[in-house]
Amino acid sequence: ADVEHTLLLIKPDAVRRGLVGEILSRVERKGLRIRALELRTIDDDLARRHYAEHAAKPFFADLVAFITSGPLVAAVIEGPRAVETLRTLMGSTDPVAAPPGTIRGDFGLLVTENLVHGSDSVTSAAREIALFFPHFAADA
Ligand code: DAT
Ligand code: MG
Repeated sequence: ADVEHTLLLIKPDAVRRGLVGEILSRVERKGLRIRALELRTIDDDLARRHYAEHAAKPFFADLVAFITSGPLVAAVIEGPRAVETLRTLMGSTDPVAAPPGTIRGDFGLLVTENLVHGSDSVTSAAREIALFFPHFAADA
């Protein structure tokens, strides 16, 4: 009943730096489960839909260019309070403010290249999972 699903993106900077295994390992060691996993380069249309809430922000064009700049790893992560748990593992948006022990705190320096995305609510997670994994079925 308490099980949630959330969307994890290991962004192109993290893939380029060879941090895919490190990041997935942290998620698994926490006790969360990988329910879907894919390496892909997303197009402009998917990037804009995924980040629609930021469409009016000054950094939107750079954000879309960055997230489409190379392969990323998309995953559906499952577990009790998975949304909040993944956000805690990630650390805050600005890696300089993220504490050591978090993914962004340990590996990031720039807000523009902050390694990971995690859905910010159960509602966002459902929307984002449907964008990246349209055939995903939580109870399959
Ligand atoms: P989060 O990724 O922690 O959910 P967000 O949803 O506020 O953060 O922003 C989405 C992404 O946009 C973020 O991971 C990096 C980029 N971003 C956010 N704020 C920014 C800023 N002030 N300048 C440049 N990029 C920014
Ligand atoms: Mg966000």
